[in-house]
Amino acid sequence: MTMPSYTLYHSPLSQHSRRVQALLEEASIDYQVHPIALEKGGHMDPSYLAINPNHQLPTLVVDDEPLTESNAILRYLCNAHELSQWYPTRALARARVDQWLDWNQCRLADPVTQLVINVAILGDKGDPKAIESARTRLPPILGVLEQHLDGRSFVASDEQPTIADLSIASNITQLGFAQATPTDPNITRWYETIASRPGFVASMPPAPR
Ligand SMILES: N[C@@H](CCC(=O)N[C@@H](CS)C(=O)NCC(=O)O)C(=O)O
Repeated sequence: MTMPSYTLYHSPLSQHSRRVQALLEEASIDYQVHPIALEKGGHMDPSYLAINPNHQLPTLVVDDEPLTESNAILRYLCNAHELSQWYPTRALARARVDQWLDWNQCRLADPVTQLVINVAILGDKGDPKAIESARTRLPPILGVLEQHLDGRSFVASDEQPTIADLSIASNITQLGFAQATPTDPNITRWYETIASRPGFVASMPPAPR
C-alpha cells in the first residue's frame, strides 16, 4: 500500500503542533517538518494563509491536501494508519477518547492559551484581566482532570495512552511556560508518564539558552 506523503507545518512553541508531532514520532510515521516562526508572525504570511486561512498551526499537508485542527489530524492519522492502540475502534472506548479530546479543546485550551500569551509571550505587556480570568478558571477545570485521574493511569483507557493523553498533556507542558505547572498529585504522576514517552520528548521545544 502506498502511504501518503506528509508535511507538518509546525512550531515547537505550539502545543497543537507538538501533539501531532508526538503521534507521528510514536507511530514511526515518515513526515517532513515545515517550520513556521510563530513568534515572528510566520503564520500570517500569505503563503501560509493559502494553506490555512485560520492562520493557526498546525497544518498537515497530506500529499497536496491541507488538513487542519490538531485533534482532527490526530484522528486522521490513527484512522489512516490503523493505530487502534492510540484511538480504539470499539464505539464506547473511542467515544471516551473523543470526550477527552473535546474536553481539552472546549474547557482546558482557552485558559491555557490566555496564560501563555499574556504571561510567557507578552510579559510586561500582558493583559492583567486576561491573566486573572485564566488563573481563576483553571483550578476547577484542572480539578476535574485531577479527580478523574485518581486511580487511573491514562485519561481514556486503562491499558495504554491514547491521543487524548497526548493532546491534554501538550497543554500541561504549555502551562509550564507560564510558570503555572499544576502540582496536583494525580496530574503530576500522569503527566510524568506521558511526558517521558519518546514521541513526546521528541516533540518538545529546545531548552532556552
Ligand atoms: N483549534 C486549533 C487551534 C490551533 C492554535 O490555536 N494554534 C496556535 C498556536 S498553538 C496558533 O497558531 N495561533 C496563531 C493565531 O491564532 O493567529 C487546533 O487544534 O489546531
